[in-house]
Amino acid sequence: MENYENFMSFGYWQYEVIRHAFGFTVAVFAASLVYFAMTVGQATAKYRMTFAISAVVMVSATFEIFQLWNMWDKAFIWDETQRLMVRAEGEVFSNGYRYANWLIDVPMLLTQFLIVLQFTGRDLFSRWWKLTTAGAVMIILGYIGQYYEPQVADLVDGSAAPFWIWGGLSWLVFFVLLGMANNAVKAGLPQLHEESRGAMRNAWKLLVITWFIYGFAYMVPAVPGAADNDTLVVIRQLMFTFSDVVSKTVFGVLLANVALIQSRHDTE
Ligand code: RET
Repeated sequence: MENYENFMSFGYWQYEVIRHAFGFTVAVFAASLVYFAMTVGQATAKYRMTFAISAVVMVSATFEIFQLWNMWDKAFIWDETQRLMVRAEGEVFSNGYRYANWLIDVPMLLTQFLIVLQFTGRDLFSRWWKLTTAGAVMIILGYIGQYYEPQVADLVDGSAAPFWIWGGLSWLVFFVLLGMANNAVKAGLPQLHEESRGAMRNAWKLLVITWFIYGFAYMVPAVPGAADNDTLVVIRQLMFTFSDVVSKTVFGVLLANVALIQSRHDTE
């Protein structure tokens, strides 16, 4: 089933705020790509990987959000009699591209996290495969569940159980993932120079907060009254936008700072 956004008509401001949020996100990621490309030269060889990963995250996210922007543009048209943006015949908007993007970015961000925490060799590999597998499984489970949004919002007939089951399993894997990441932070922080620990701790806090917001955004169609609350659509897309910018760019910049501080100390 199509995402629940497709069942609504939007006031002009609602439609525009979402469109501008897409434009903003694409611009932030394209600009961030330039930042990571230009600062990589200041890091020592050991830390260059984190900049390369940020670049991968930026390129994939720029493409995926650009795709969302295009779909949003096409899926709704202005209706002069109602003075609303209504669904364009034959067009659909799909959040599925977000999940496609996360499937790349979640494993990438977790890899970056472990590398900057200084894990190497066997220890890195054993943490890496568990974390990235959990990340990918979490996204795939959520991807399946989001097809049942119209059922949970009561917009169509049919059981909402799959939304809760796939989503619930995804939440479960998310908590396992957080536990493993928390262990990695505990084991990794003492390996870092004192000066870079603050940025690393902040990166971890941002990760937890923003990743939770993705989970909450999944639940929005289940909010009572969601079926005829178009403002909730705006709120949900802004939740995604905020989390995207913070979990990719701000997180990447914090890790880049850790990498630059570590590089400086390694060469002293
Ligand atoms: C889903 C389904 C419902 C339960 C949970 C989810 C978590 C999603 C997360 C996404 C993170 C994405 C990131 C992208 C960055 O580039 C799949 C929505 C918990 C944590 C970090």
